[in-house]
Amino acid sequence: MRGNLELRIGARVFSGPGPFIMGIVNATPDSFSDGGRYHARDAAVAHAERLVAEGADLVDLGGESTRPGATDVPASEEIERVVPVIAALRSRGVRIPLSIDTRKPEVARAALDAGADLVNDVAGLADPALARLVAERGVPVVIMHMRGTPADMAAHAEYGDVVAEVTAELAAALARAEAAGVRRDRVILDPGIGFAKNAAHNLALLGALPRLRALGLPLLVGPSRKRFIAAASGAPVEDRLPGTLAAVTACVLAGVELVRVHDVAATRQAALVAAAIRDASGFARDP
Ligand code: HH2
Repeated sequence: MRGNLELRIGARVFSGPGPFIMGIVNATPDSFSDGGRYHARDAAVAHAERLVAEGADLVDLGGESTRPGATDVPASEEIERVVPVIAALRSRGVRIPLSIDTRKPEVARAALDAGADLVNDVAGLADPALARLVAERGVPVVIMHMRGTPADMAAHAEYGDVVAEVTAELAAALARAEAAGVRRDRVILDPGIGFAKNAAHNLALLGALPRLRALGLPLLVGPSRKRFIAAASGAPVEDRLPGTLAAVTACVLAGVELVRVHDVAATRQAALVAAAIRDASGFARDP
């Protein structure tokens, strides 16, 4: 049996195995792959609208780069980057579910107040204040696996069995969130490709996604343009779409419900074909 999503996110009910596509908008001057091109509010708004036109099911907006070694951005600066984009999209009538990619409760609160629908936390709700906010608002949340912080996570990339350890650490993060009042049926889990993991760890996780199904919750995976693609193929960051599509195909065949990507149109085609193969062959199986 493959996994299924049954979750209202903003104005839309997501139902079934997907795949659903989360398009990435980075309102940052230093994101590793799109280098600040969408820093200005209008460019970020236009980019989000382009992703919607390309078939994104939801848009993930971030005001802080989380690339390896990235430095912290003050909450006020992050809020200034993201809130005007959310407000502008809503005032322009864009109704697509919007996700706020942040580790900070102040940023999440301001974004939700401006019209965001989901909190995407790469720190897995480690901050109790963010967990409480998500619980209070009753909003859906992505709990992603990471160790340490983006500034020091590379030093934590040591595992015996990466799949077993990531699964156990996600289960612990989920238990912590539930203890703070977060409803389990609002949670999406993410193994955190590229976060406190080397290329071999990322590839092992992508090859063992059905094992993460043991947690019994929908999965989101973000392989887009990441460094493991270079490790396997040598491709530079500006040429990693084919590798991204290969990883997306692996995700869809394993029954992953959501993929987080930069290139929505190409991903949509690859994901739909992979899903058609999956559904025709019954390929996706729980372990
Ligand atoms: N990856 C990045 C950021 N946020 N959120 C989730 N849930 N899963 C991910 O894999 C994930 C994420 C990093 O990618 P990107 O947004 O392209 O880069 P940057 O953080 O430099 O803006």
